[in-house]
Amino acid sequence: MTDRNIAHDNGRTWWKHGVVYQIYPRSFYDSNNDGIGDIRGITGKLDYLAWLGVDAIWLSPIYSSPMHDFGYDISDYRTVDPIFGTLADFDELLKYAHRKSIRVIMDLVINHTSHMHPWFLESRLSKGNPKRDWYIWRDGNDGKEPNNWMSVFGGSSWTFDPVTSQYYLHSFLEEQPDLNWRNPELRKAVFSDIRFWLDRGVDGFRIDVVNWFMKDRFFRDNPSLFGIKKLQRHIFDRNRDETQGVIRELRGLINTYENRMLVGEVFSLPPGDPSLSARFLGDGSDSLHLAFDFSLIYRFWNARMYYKCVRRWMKKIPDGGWPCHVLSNHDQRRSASRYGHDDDGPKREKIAAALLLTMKGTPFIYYGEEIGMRNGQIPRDRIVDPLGKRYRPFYAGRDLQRTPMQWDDTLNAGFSESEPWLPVNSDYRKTNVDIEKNDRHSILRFYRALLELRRKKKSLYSGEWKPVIKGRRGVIAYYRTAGDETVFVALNFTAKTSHIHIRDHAQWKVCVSTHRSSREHFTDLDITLNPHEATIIERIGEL
Ligand code: ISL
Ligand code: CA
Repeated sequence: MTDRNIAHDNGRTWWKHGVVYQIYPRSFYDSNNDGIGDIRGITGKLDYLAWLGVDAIWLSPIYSSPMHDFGYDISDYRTVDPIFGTLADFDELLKYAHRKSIRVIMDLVINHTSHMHPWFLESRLSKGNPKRDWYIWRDGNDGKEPNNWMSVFGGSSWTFDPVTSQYYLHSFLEEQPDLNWRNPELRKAVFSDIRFWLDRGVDGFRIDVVNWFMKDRFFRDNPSLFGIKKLQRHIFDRNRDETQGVIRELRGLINTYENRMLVGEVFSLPPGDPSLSARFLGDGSDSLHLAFDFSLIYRFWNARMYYKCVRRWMKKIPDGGWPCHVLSNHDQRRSASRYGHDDDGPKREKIAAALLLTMKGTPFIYYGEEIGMRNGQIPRDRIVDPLGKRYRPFYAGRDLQRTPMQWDDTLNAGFSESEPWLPVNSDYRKTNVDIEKNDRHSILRFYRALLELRRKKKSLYSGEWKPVIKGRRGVIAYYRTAGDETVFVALNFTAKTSHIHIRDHAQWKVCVSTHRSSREHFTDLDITLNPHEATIIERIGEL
């Protein structure tokens, strides 16, 4: 593969220096007009992704699945679900993506399978079945569940199976039985399925709930959280240290291939402590390459809080480890919807984008974030997410952040000629790729400019991060440095002007800004920031 974007290090550190774009395949582009996005749809949009300037795409699951959790319930790790296309379509996507120097990362859901996976069908047949121990089966406790573990999707994690009168464990839906990672044959089988994709040339995996693999050997009850019976501290069914052993083995496998990477979804509640994610980075070569920290996703719009989150995360990164940053994903409310619905919302989107794309660490962009897509409006009878179905009307579920990508202002936002599987957001006539491509001031053009700058500036894609203003009066500002290259980033989170003056006797020139032209020069860091200004400048000399 030639490296258009990251022509250094023979591609070995692409995952450090590049930018990853998450695609929810059902919602990206529908190539055959059945209302559901598909693989050929993604291939058809590679030109757009190259124009935008991303280095890799991560695909939410495309494997065979009965779709109880829209692909996060896999019934065969080696096939592609016909809804999305064929293996040949996938190979073609990989080939064309690589030609454009775009890497492809797959989702890896191996805490659990679908209840329709042949392994589980066998496992449930009898207590003596050779695959019995591939899942987690237990006797009941006085006619009740084996212990108090609760599923993240509601209710007990245990479901009684009349065939053998035992319970099986499922941390999510009952259609998603948990695998038993203590079983060596199961490990071998999963690893061999992983090799199947590595051999095809995929560039890495995003690992689903990577901190949930190993369960307590003694199946002890979880203690309650805040003294509330229904809330638990998940210390026995999640976050077990033993899980690290599985990950180390997996990293060993990955290391036998060239330039592949693992990014883990470390999910814990309550959120906000990055130390757990950091533990999964090991010494940089023995565990995951990257691990998500979701702290920013749960913060209110406030410079001080944002700074603290970022700082805490950066501090936890172990020697040899590398951070990554993310504003949203297919499980979380869209970032643009979190910043408010008044006029300030779109301005805040740009501040957040500038932070995401100028921080030290690998940025992840959720599809549609670059055009300012917001959570959709889903009428009650169109809700399909199992979480939404279970908890409506109190919680509408995750469909809202999974609505079809808004390409243009034609029927169904140009996503499909048929009724899409989820309704298109009603704002699609003004929020879409086509319109924003031609608008110099759009959020899309701002993302693209930031991506272009990041690619050109070593200080941004690999340099050090030196914070200077840490949220005081609503401003975050920092240097990024590599060798003699220095870039300064100033972000005003507020609707008030703010003055910065650092007497450094240097000369500076604007690179990318929400308010300034690139002709603007400064002597000293003497800048009056406009309300909601994001400005990135580079040092061009001494006074
Ligand atoms: O989606 C959530 C609530 O908003 C989270 O609790 C979610 O369950 C958690 O982030 C784990 O997510 C991952 O595993 C799930 C799947 O449904 C999610 O889509 C996936 O990202 C089970 O595989
Ligand atoms: Ca389709």
